[in-house]
Amino acid sequence: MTRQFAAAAILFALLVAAATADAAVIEVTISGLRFSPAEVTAKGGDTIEWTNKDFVAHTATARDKTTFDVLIPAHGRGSLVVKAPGALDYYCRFHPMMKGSIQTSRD
Ligand SMILES: [Cu+2]
Repeated sequence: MTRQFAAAAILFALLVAAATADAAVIEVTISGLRFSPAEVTAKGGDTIEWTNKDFVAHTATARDKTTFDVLIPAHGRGSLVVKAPGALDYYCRFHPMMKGSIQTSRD
């Protein structure tokens, strides 16, 4: 390995680490037809990951029905990368009384 190549490889590894260190994964558990926590705070680029502990499927569907619609299978997971700042209210299409929200800050 040449010295230049080694330096480039180390720099690349550092850049990848910096890019991924910023973004967080925010866990939401679904159990007993409830999102927990129902309200989460995220930054742009963060991932919301829902883990479904129920024996029925759920969705995380944006209240506006267009921004996102994530299917979360029974005993499965679903995820979403949040982008624009703002408040996103969501619910479950199968159980509309299930409600949650994602507050996304600018950075
Ligand atoms: Cu549901």
